[in-house]
Amino acid sequence: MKFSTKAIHVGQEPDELTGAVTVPLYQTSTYAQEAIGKHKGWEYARTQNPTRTRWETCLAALEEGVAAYAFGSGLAAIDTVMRLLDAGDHVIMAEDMYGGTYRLAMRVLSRYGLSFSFVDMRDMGNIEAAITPQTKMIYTETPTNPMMTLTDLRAVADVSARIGALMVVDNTFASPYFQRPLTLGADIVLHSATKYLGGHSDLVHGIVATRHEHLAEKIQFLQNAVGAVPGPMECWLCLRSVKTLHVRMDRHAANAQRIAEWLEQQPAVKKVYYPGLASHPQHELARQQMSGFGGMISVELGSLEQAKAFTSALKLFTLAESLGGVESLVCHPVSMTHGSIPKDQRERLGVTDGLVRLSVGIEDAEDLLNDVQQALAHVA
Ligand code: P1T
Repeated sequence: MKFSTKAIHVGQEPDELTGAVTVPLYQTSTYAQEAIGKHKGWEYARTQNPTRTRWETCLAALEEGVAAYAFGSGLAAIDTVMRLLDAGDHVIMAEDMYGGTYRLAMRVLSRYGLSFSFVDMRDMGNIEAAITPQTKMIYTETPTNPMMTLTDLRAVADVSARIGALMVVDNTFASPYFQRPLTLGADIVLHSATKYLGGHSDLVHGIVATRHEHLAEKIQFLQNAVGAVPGPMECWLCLRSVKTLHVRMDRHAANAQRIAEWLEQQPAVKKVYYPGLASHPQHELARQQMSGFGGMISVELGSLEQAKAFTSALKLFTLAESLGGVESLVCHPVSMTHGSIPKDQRERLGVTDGLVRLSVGIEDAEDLLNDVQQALAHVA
């Protein structure tokens, strides 16, 4: 089965009881048992929920894994994956990534005996140099939030296999439609499903998939034992949304490509970061490991004043955190999503006061382009 067929059919067979074509929403916390020790396989809704199971089954198929597990948010998913590790273990992480992931590592998990090295994963030498005998996980985002840099997934998978570490990939920006890390050697892939998987800016959700049965068992244990599970409504909404993921992603990417190409020609724009541009230093790698370049663009405007002028002049792009919805958003990473990354580290990465991030929606491309054009006229 091809991607779009899986998105619409896997886990979504008509309901056995009624024939309902849409997966029913099982809004229940518990299930009646016939007698002590005798039940239908459903006991308590933290442990199992049929709507959630159907969504997990679908997402596992889309990521080409053996199983998937859903969580209350992207960060809850990341936190649960980190609990596969033991105190004393070391993690090599991409230095450019969502600020909340950095905060979870440095302000929470490091208090429980995990240690972290943050490296520029564009250079494999940096990963090699960070390896210690305690390294048990290599964790990356690709493309990264917000600098749109790529990790060579096959190359990192080779290193993690060699040293016996888990390779974890946050696939939020690409979505499984454009990139499937498990097929390139990653052990675990995860998402903030709040973004493209949910796709309509109306839910907060996370999901983890793996290609190994032994890891699936451990993640399932943690899902229940830690309990950071989503409500059934979010699972139901994700199932509904994922049916159109392929259509939305194609449009996000086509719109973003047009806007990125136009922005690159403008003298008021210092730099455009988008993997679909031939000028992106990792464009070739993007072509190899992704089947499309996504809807996220970062733009360097030179100063906070220019960023303010641009974002307040935009009319269709709403100034807001988050991304991946059908409507276009603009974000100022320094003050919004990446405030928890220390200033010197942020600036070294290019996350400057003048950087703005566009989540290009699926509105009409001309309308979006006109909006960006009139807003840029306010930038000196
Ligand atoms: O917000 P939550 O669903 O908990 O997901 C966290 C998260 C994880 N990974 C990536 C790549 C993310 O971008 C996020 C959340 N990011 C934003 C809210 C943002 O605007 O960048």
